[in-house]
Amino acid sequence: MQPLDRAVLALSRALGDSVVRTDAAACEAAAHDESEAEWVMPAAVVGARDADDVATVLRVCHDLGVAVFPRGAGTGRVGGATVTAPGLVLDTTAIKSLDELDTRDGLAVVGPGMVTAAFQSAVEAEGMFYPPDPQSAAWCTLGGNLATNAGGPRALKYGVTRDWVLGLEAVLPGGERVSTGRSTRKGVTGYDLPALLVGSEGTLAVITRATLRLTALPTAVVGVWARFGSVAEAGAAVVALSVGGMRPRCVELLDAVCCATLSAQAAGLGLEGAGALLVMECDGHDARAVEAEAERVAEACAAAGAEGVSLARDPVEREALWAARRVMSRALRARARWKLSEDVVVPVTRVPALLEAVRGISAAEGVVMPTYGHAGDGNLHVNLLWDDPAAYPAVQRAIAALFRATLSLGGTLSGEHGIGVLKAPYLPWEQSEGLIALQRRVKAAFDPRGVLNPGKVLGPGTHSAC
Ligand code: LAC
Ligand code: ZN
Repeated sequence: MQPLDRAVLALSRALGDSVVRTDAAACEAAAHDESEAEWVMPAAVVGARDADDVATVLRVCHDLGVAVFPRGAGTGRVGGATVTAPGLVLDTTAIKSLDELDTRDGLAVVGPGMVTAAFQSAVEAEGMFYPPDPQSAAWCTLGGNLATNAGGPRALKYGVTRDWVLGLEAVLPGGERVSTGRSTRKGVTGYDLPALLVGSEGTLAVITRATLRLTALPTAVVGVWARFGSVAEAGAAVVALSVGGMRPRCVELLDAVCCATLSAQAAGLGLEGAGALLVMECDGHDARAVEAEAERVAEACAAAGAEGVSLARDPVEREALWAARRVMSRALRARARWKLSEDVVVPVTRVPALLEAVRGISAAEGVVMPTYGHAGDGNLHVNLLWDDPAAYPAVQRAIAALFRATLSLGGTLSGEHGIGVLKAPYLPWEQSEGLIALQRRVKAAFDPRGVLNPGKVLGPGTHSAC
């Protein structure tokens, strides 16, 4: 019997057939994420119920040299959770209990399977705030957010997932359980292993519990929506805001195609026909101070050439806009047969240069490249849409040109979606051979047989057994 079959048999015996599913429907649903990354069918999907189940899977797979692909809700954009070689899927979505919500010390202890929006609601019901807001919050899990170090609009003021992690319990390949980090606000004992595990895209360990930091829920929020005639003017305004010392909690940019997509979803907000839009929000605990900050932001946008600026004080109106914004990625996806979504980042002063590069690349390659995203952070989602398979070489050239432009502007290839499989070939464009070799040694220290999420981030060559 092959090692993979032996692993499925051993796990079925240990955990039961209801936990270890081998039916085609379950296997196919767990084989891929929301990207175009190619996938193969896993031999089984193990729906772990707790850390013990995770440890059993990681021990068996390590002992038999079988590849195991951990996953949350599979909303990733780069194939990080995609099954790329024969093996098993380890599904953590059932480990979703909220074990502790401490409003006095400002922390929560939660399983990786909890859906991010459900966690945010539970926290906000207690007057507390967990700011990371990946736009897939309604579907994605905290485990996936931790694996990718997810960001979102509010990262501009509040930082990304990693900034809210105090401690992590995790299981290593081989089944060893480790408890990293702490429950205190500060702490520098030993290496910062939670920081390493967050963003490691499921290649080092499987997180089974997280201790997350919370803060007080802001009581005042005011939106500022600014229309511009062109994306170039909106990009210049982003720089003006940043250089002018404005720190709203988000500065989201949408180009003309994205504005049209947004207003199709949010009719009635008067956003039709915009050449570009900046969506900003100011928040805090002092309503007058927040109002004054929003007015300063609005004035800065007007001074930067906005055609129209409005303040959005009504939470229902703001939510209507965000509801449309949150489905932007999926709405763009529906505009073409294929879509790739990049998440490059440049220093914020180079946002106009990046937007100009995108315009040039799109024109040169004839690929539609709608662009939106977290411009205040310099992080833009450049999408590539195409319907004709013959356009694929042009899409590939456009991506290469985008990455070259990003790096030449002092940027980085991924701000929030990760490297996964789709960007792994480009890692050497940004990082030196020595740095990649060092990361391979880190990987080997956690996963000596290379069975955990092989082929991701560092590219092929980390797993030889299958
Ligand atoms: C967004 C996701 C795609 O910002 O990161 O919409
Ligand atoms: Zn994003």
